This record gives sequence, C-alpha cells and structure tokens, in this order.
Amino acid sequence: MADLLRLLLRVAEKAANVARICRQEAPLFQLLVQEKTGEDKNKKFVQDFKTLADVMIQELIRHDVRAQFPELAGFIHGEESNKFENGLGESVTVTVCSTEEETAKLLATVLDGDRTAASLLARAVHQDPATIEASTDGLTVPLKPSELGIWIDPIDATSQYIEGREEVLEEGRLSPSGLHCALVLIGVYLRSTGEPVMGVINQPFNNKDPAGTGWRGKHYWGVSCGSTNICSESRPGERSEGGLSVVLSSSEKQSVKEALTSVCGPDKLMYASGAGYKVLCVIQGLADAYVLSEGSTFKWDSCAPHALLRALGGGVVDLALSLQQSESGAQDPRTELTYHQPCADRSGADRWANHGGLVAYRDVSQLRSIMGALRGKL
Ligand code: 2IP
Ligand code: CA
Ligand code: CA
Repeated sequence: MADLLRLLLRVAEKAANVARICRQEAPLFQLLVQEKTGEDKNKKFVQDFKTLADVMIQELIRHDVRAQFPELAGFIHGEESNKFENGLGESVTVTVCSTEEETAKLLATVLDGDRTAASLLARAVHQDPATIEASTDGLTVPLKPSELGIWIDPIDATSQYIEGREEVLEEGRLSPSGLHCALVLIGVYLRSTGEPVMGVINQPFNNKDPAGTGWRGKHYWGVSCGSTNICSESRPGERSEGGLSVVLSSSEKQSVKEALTSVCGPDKLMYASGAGYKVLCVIQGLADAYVLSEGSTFKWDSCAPHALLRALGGGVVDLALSLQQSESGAQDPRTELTYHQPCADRSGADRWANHGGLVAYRDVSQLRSIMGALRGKL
C-alpha cells in the first residue's frame, strides 16, 4: 500500500495547487475575498465560491484515488457534498470531468457563467503537480485497498485561508493564525476497526519563495499499522523542565484553561487556529498536547493527523470517554478516536463529529498528567 501513500501525497499536492491558485489568480481571488454586501443573491454567490473551492479539491482527490484504486470507491468520504446549489437556485453536481474543457463548462454553470474563473479553476484541477520528494522507497505497508476507507478535509481552517494573513514562520515556534494554518488533510482508516493507519497533510502556504514566485508548501505523512510505524517527522527530543505545553482553541472554556494551569508551565498554554494545525503542532513538538472540550471537530479533521501521531507513538483520545475511566487505570486503547462508525442518534454532518472533545498527545505519560488535571474539573 506504499502506492496509495505516494498517490495521496501527489493528490494532496494537486489540491494545494488549487488552493494556491484560488488566491493567486485575480479573477478567482476576487470571488474569494469579495465583501458580503449587496443583495442576497450576491451574498449567496460569494459563499458558494468558497464552498466550490473546497468541493472541487475534494472531488479531484476522490477522482484520482478512485481511478487508481477502484476498490476504494464508495469509501472515500469528505467534509463537503458535491451536490451544489448555484446563485440561481439550480442544483448542480460538481465532478471532475474527463477533459479540462468539460470541467470548465460544468464549473461555469455553478459560477453563474463566469467563464474566466471557471477555466482557471478547471486548469488547476487538471494540472499535474510537481513531483513530491518523499522517502517512501522500500516502504511496504501490509494493507489491502478493500480493507480501507478515506476521510478528506479539502481545506481545514477555511477562515484563515480566506482571511489570508501572511506570517513568516519561526523555526520551532507555533504561530497562532495566518495562511499557514490552512491544511489539506487526507486520512486512511481500517474499515473493520476504524483505526487510522495512514495520513497525509499538505500545508499549501508554508513559506514564500524569496525569488518572488509565490508560496511554497510542505507535506507531512505517516503510516501506523501493526509493527510498521513510520513518519516523515521525527519524534522531537525531550523538552527541558517547566511543565507541559498545551495548545487550545481560542474559544476554549475558562474551566479547561484553569484546570490545565496545574500541569502547564507559565506561558505554556497556547492558542492557534485550525483543528488540523493544532494537531500538527503536537506532531512537530511545538506543543505537547492539544485539548478540546467541545464536539466541534469532525472525523475529517482528525483522521490524517491522528495517523501521524500514532506513528510517533502518540494518539488522539476521546476526552469525555477518557474522563470516565478510573483514575489509576492505564490508558484504555478503546478511548482512541475511531473513524468507521457514525453516531447513531445524530443526523447530517453531526453524525461524524468527535462529540466527546479530544486530546491529541505524543507521549502517553503526558496524556495521563493532562487527564489527571482535567478529571473532576469540567
Ligand atoms: C474547522 C477549523 C476551525 C476549528 C474547527 C474545525 O474546520 O479547523 O479552525 O476551530 O474545529 O472544524 P478552532 O480553530 O477554534 O479549533 P473548517 O475550517 O474545515 O470548517
Ligand atoms: Ca475542518
Ligand atoms: Ca474544511
């Protein structure tokens, strides 16, 4: 299944290209950042375009994966639905067609006839990405496509993507918001147990080319299955003393922040945008853990980065479930998030929410300290 990993790295790069082009090309950029003013139809249209970029990215990933691995068709899920209603109230199913021209024609019907924007977007979707450098040679993954399912978040942290603030990233430091928080997330799980086994993260806006040719991305990947645990990122070395560092959503509850101060060093409670970006911070060692007390993330947010954390010896647990465990008990593997079953008593996207909140961690002893600090306090 190393072939699947190489394919996912390639389609994620293609997706990142589309995300970059939507910001680089003036006719597309205009649609992305237009102020929501004017009549309702206009408001709806702008909203539509943002969703369209997401839908298109998801569909291109689905299209390319299905072409190479037909056994996966029917098991490639994502945040977006490809049934689309345009500004005129017409329903259009957005797909990647066999030629660029056909895709452009279809997109024009969604974009209220804006042919320039439709052609630019279609070109990006049909363009081959640059070759991805990833040391996957010699990697064998003991899995069959018929055992697997996929979760896609075409763009995570959309609000940061739209806002588009440019930050220069400092080595070894977490930057709370900006374009670099926007990520393409593709996670692979086992259909039988829901375990995340492979993940690809592409960060389309990692750094700006000094030569002025625009943004360059960065990719991260991991495989965790049986005795195969391999990740593009190495496990960060042990940190100096001074307590744990935890990254939170800026909207996190006061009671959680207060409870965590007992295990976190001063200034070690940090805030960042994007659920995917926060888990990436844990993967990179920019924070020891990510705690979220609300059910505001979904399977497509956590599946890919969860696989990378597992490959590094960590994981992502359901916070509510873990809190129910007895204090002395060893960490129960059943508290790890799984990806194969919807929540029966919910409907729509809510069926796939991580309802109990979550804790993403690299080190199980650090997870235990965090659970100890939170137990009885929420
Ligand atoms: C969002 C996005 C948000 C996050 C939220 C996700 O996904 O990652 O940033 O909230 O949980 O569902 P927060 O930044 O407060 O953690 P999307 O951008 O794909 O809607
Ligand atoms: Ca998301
Ligand atoms: Ca998204």
